[in-house]
Amino acid sequence: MLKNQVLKSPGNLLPGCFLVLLSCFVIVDTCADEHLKGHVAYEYEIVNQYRHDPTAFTQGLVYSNGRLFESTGLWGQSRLREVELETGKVKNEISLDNRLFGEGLELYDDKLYQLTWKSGLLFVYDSKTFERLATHRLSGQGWGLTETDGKLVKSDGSSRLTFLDPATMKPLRIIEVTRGNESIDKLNELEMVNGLIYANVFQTNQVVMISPVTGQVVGTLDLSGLLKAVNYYGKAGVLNGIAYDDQNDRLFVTGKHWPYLFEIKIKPVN
Ligand SMILES: [Ca+2]
Repeated sequence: MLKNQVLKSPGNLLPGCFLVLLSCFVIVDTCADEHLKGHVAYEYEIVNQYRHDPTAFTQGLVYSNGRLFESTGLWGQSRLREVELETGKVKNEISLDNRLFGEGLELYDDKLYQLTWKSGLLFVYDSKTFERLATHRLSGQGWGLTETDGKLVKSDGSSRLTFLDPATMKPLRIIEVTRGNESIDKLNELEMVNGLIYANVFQTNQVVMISPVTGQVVGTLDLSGLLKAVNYYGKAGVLNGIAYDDQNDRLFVTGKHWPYLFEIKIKPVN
């Protein structure tokens, strides 16, 4: 309709080549809209803000049954922690070997699963004692980790998510994550929220909401301005921590070296 209107009305006054160019833009735009049908843009409001250790280079965040766990990165500073939500106080902590860089974290069946970045190692711990129960070798890089339907889901910095058997760590299937026709690269920290995989896109303030069946992005949450909203203008890294309290429907987010962890509510943009 818009395309026809553009072609009909000012057509006599425009040079032919400009007309062709203009109609191409309109067609591309129409196609993009068509492919993004069903996609919803979300915005947030801050419900609560809690202290977060600003020395923590957050790589993975998990909340379950009143317990908050965090995996941190950097060489020589990588940790596995249990943190008190309300105060940010570290309740339990172990350090990784200096040659390992901590990455994504998930709690499944009372065990914590922690990825490492480039070493191809995944560690399994008792969630209460942090005793290491198993070490698995994985192919590719380790970035984010979550769980759905008894399968672990791993990101590796690409646009792919790999579903793994938690007992053997064998890959079961891989999905390609797309929004419309566009592959979404650099998928990082993951979290399962109400049947969708939330993934933070590295070095952006975007969280994409992915169908675990098709890999299609059905929603995008823009988390820009979280720290500014609480008048924090100090040094902080990128957004990189998502945890969901499914019992109380609370969504928590933080970032690398952020001084705060936020509980947010999200809603579609009007
Ligand atoms: Ca998470």
